Amino acid sequence: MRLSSSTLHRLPPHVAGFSYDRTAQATGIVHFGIGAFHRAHEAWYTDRAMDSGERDWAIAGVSLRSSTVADQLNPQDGLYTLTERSGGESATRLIGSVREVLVAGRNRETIVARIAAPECAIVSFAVTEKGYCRGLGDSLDPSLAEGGFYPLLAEALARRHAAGLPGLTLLSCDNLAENGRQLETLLGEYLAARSSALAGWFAAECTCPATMVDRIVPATTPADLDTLEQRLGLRDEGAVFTERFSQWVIEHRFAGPRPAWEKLGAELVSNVAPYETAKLRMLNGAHSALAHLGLERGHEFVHQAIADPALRPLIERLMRQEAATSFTAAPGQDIGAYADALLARFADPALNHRLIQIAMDGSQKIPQRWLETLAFHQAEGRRCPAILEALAAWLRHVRGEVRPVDDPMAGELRALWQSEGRSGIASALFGPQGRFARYWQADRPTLEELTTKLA
Ligand code: CS2
Repeated sequence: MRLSSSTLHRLPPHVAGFSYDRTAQATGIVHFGIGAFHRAHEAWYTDRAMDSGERDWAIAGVSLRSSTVADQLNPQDGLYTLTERSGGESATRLIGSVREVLVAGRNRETIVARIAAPECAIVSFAVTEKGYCRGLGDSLDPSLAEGGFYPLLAEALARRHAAGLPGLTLLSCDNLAENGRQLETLLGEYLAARSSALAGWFAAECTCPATMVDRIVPATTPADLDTLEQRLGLRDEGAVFTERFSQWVIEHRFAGPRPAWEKLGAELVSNVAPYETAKLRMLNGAHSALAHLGLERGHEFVHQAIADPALRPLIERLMRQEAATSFTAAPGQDIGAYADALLARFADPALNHRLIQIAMDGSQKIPQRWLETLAFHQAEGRRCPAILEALAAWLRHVRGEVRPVDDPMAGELRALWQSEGRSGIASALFGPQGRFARYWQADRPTLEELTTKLA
């Protein structure tokens, strides 16, 4: 039997749940990219915010491509469970904040209408790095943008503008450097190409706060769903499994109303940058290094790779000596303790976080995770041996000869490997004319060192 509004009274008492009236809540948030991460993060904060008395923050989730999540959640009236795992313990909570899941290909008008409705105040995004449709130089790639969230959002904003409704807060929850500013620039470019009046209204009435989002959410497996069904007595096709830890730091720059997420642990600050940079370069930077080096050494999960004595010192070096020293911490931000906590999170075997999940889309991840750190140190005349090891492993991976490469640039990278070969690939990507030279231009000794590592 499936979890839904009509079966939820059958849930066992150990499953915690909300007490607000779901049906009475207006849709205050439209969210693009309703994958497991959103369901374990913003939707979880919002559910608990409504449980603590906040009202009218139901979420309409949007999937841009696949109907998988719609098919999981809509038959369950948007209900799903979140299970926190830590050590041998697990605790499950029923989440009620998601009202519906809409699919861009078949619910276009409804999506636009939800965003254009007076009760909508926030549009949020967890569309992954590639979902922003950036081309070379981080500006919008117009050919990609048409298949992304841009046309839907532009139409909805035009309706709000025409109707004299207030602007919106557009909240990027993706692992990009300065995610708010990037969203603001990219959407600004998209709107300006259509209507300068709309672009002007957007700039004046909407805000795009920066955020640092953090929660490790391994992809749910069929075995996870089966075990959960045994525990719940109900089938939950939309279940998410995550760690106990969660962090959300948000720039305090909202255009209108918002849920009091800070009651549930979110931090509202005036400058997100030091938190975001620490997270991207230390957590995500180490994650990508573990993924590429760990897969090469035959590991499947993060906890196995971090326990490998040949990798652990390298990862610690990457975090503590290379990433942690590449930015100025905020007052009171304890970077050493942060690194300790990250290592403990990685080591938790309860999570079963697959390295291959992290290895995906490397071309979109390495600039903010590794290359900015390399650029910083190179400018000071310092080298980053740990990041270089990781970069070499990524280069070997994108050659495409060992395992499939899941990356929007996979074809281009493979073709470059074929035309440039081992001796030319590093400089084709990181040399003066390279695809990534905008983030980091390797000096000659570094290019040579990288090339040697590809043997
Ligand atoms: C990971 C992140 O898949 C990846 O690239 O590094 O999803 C990571 O688990 C989250 O950013 C943690 O907050």
